[in-house]
Amino acid sequence: MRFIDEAKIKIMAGNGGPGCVSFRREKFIPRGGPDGGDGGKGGSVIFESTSNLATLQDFRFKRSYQAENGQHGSGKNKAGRDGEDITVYVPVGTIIKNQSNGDILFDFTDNGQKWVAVKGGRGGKGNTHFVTSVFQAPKFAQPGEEGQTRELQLELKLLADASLIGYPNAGKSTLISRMSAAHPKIADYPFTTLTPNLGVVKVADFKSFVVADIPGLIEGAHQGLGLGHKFLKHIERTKITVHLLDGTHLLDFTTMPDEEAGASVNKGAQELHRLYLAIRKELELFNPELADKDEVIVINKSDLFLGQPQFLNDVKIEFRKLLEKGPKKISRELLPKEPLSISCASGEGVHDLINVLWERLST
Ligand SMILES: Nc1nc2c(ncn2[C@@H]2O[C@H](COP(=O)(O)OP(=O)(O)OP(=O)(O)O)[C@@H](O)[C@H]2O)c(=O)[nH]1
Ligand SMILES: [Mg+2]
Repeated sequence: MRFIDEAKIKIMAGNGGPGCVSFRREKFIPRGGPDGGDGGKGGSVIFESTSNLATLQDFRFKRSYQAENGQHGSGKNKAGRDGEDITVYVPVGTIIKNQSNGDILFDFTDNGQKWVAVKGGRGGKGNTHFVTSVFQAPKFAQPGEEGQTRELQLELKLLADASLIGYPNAGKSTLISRMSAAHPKIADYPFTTLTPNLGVVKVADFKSFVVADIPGLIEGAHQGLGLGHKFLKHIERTKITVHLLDGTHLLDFTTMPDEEAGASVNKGAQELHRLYLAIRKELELFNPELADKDEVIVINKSDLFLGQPQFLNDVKIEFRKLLEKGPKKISRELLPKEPLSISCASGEGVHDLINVLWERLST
């Protein structure tokens, strides 16, 4: 199923029913007065957020929503029935914009929020309302007011606390499946994940956070390479990013002869740093605020270095030095342990990562 995160729809409130022109006609009452009832009110279109929905998929099939018109008023002062309101359900995280100018009209951040998007027209008044001392038999009534119409743009931004970003194949989907009950597709080819996945990470009783597995990014994503970078909008609202680096990229440097051990560590660290900066660049090009977000840098697939644990440790130290030297923006206070290393295959380090994230999210 495709992850639908944008939709354009038209909504129309019901028109008010027209007021009625009528006169009492009863036996033995030759000139009964006016008795035309009022028209009913038109139905409104109301949006309501629900956590039972996760996508805007439904709006692909149904693009216009029309609430019922109010009924005509009738004789004997009978008011017309009001048109029924309709409720349109949207997932939590939906932003509703005016299609023509992009203005934000409503932002659904919680379950069960309601917003009346278009109001039904008022019913017209029946001719009884128009009697005056000099005008006893009005032969007109008020028409119903027209219901409002609006063209809207719906956008869904995932509401997660943390997001997993990185190159394809880094192991983001494997990590979310380790941390939460989510079961996204995992495979050894790039761009397995096409749409973000959400998972709830349980830290302890009553302590949990939501993590989003974001499709893989590559250099040039801002020019449309790979899957492009449009889905980065989903991380705009997350508090922290987990930048996952693929330990596989270090393998080329582990096979160097012993005497070059120091050089291979340096080269490995430089390569990781280069890849790290390339992804940071893509974040910045999408939205400079993304690059300023709190982030945890993590090297995955530590199991590949079981035979050479020292190599991985040394690379981490060198990598950290490069981070500290790097452009000002990223020379922030790193946790003493950072970059972390984990193995989603064996689970090593995953628990520590969860704790680090929880710590940072709760301060
Ligand atoms: N050896 C090893 N392999 C891993 C580890 N984590 C993930 N993999 C493998 O790496 C490959 C890619 O994993 P995914 O989780 O699909 O990677 P991804 O980052 O979600 O990739 P995209 O969805 O394409 O962006 C799969 O073959 C995984 O089995 C790990 O800790 N160790
Ligand atoms: Mg994936």
